[in-house]
Amino acid sequence: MSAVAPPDRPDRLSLFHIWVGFGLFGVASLLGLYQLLERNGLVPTSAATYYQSMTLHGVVMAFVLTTFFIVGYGYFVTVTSLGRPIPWRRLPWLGFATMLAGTLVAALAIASGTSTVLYTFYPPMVAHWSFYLGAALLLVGSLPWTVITITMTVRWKRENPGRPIPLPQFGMTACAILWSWTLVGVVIEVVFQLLPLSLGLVQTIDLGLARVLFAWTLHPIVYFWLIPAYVALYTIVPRAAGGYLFSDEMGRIVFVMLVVFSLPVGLHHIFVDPQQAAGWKLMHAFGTFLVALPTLLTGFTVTASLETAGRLRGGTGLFGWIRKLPWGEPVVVGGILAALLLLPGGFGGLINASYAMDAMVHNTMWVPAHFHLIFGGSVVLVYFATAYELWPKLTGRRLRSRGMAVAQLWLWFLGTLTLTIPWHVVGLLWMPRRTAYNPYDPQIVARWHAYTTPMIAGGALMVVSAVLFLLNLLRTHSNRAAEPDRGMSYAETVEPVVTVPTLLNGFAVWNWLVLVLMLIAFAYPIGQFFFIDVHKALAWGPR
Ligand code: HAS
Ligand code: CU
Repeated sequence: MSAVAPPDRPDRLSLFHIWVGFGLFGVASLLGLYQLLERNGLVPTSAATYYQSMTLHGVVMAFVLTTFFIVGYGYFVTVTSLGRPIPWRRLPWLGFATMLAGTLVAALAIASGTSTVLYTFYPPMVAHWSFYLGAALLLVGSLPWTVITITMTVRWKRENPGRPIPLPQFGMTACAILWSWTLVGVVIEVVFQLLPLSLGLVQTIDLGLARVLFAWTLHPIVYFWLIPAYVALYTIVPRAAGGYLFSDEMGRIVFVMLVVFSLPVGLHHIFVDPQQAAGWKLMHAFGTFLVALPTLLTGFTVTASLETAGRLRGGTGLFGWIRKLPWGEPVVVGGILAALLLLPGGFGGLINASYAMDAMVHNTMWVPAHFHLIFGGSVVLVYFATAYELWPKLTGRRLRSRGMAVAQLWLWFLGTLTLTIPWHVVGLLWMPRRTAYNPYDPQIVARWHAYTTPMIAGGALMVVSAVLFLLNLLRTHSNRAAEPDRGMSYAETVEPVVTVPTLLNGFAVWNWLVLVLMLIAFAYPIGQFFFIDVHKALAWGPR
């Protein structure tokens, strides 16, 4: 499928982006282990150091790793799946430089000790203004990617009337559109509330409004992280396994659903906040259940695609095909292990989303358990697997060690489970999240002790796995063995895709639908802050 030869491909661009993401991911992984040790009293430092470390860990994992990986991978997918180069040479580098500058500014602010506000930077904690500026630059720097991705899709469609947009690019376009909508909430919060407050231009802001605006972003952002992983599961894994994608249309429906269902949802992050009425929260709870649908469809489609591969390789019977899958192929192993982690991770998500049950787990270790499983475990596992697939194409060198890659993926899988199963349990035993130490009732604390060793072992396994991963990629650059096939190809479908319904070949209608749903979901919950006089303080400052 790929008609673009390496010189016209954004290989260097992708490598630069992804290396920044993975490089800082390495640092943040070590911080994660330190936090585990500190929290369990094994390397007692100060609470201030703990929170500073956790801010850096969260910001890097949630914003830096993801955004750099997605943008770098996104350019590669766009160019190789559409078969044409990026029409602008400098714009993507401008975006890269802006993102990098933002990352450095925010990291310095955190390192200086003035901006220990955790990755969600909820007020009333206030950071130094440079932290918000850095975060804003990081996000704004991703906009050239959004523009390039959407523009290239629009042009391609114009030049190829009636032809289906290749599925990998359809997914990336969904991701770019989702991202544009997602950013609006946090940008308004930063520009109109947090920056003026941190610069001393206003004395007060409305915390309730800030939290709702952040919730607007916090929910869909996790699907911004997820969609590129799904692009790999649909379009790379089945091919690498030696099979076919079970259904191209199912993939399109999933990407559309992720955009439409994940945006008008968010209040489930603030179920226990007092500012919203229960009816709105319940509505968002139902909306959240809808978001589970595309993931269920993905589990089904990816499993069915793998089954085609297993059967083509001679597997028979109900489960015989599983044994025949290429268990030595990193991207396949990564895809399967990630799908397995999605199951318990998603299950925990549905508990969180169940309005009443969230009261039991909110602000406990259950929540970090949920997202370390579904994001740190599942999504990042696909990022690793994808990197193993891309590195030979990007560098022209063979992957240094496929055996080590497979071992690394298993280690991450096992490490994630060993870390998050105890976290789920201690969450149910009321251990709070985001605290440096736990000076609570000794009887309650005593119930947590048994889980200390497994969680530290899990964290240590993940760090070893991260190191193996980085080493393998790094050493691939200097591998003497050249990669014979630098062309990128994507999975073909069981039935060749000749036409698809117009609704599944573009986003115009879906964008309008998102607008309507956003108005339904957020117009009143946000608008009320301006016309209900509850807190004796207006959103933009004192009266
Ligand atoms: Fe979540 C909190 C609800 C998915 C990330 N979530 C978080 C936070 C993060 C996060 C970072 O409703 C913390 C924010 C903070 O710091 O405060 N989440 C959900 C729900 C889903 C969900 C309903 N979350 C994600 C994904 C994330 C992510 C994806 C990152 C990538 N989450 C919540 C809620 C909260 C929350 C509440 C707030 C909690 C609180 O109190 O603060 C759903 O999308 C999940 C759907 C998934 C499924 C699983 C389907 C099963 C599959 C398995 C197939 C595998 C097979 C095996 C068949 C229903 C796909 C194949 C095997 C072979 C051998 C082939
Ligand atoms: Cu959410």
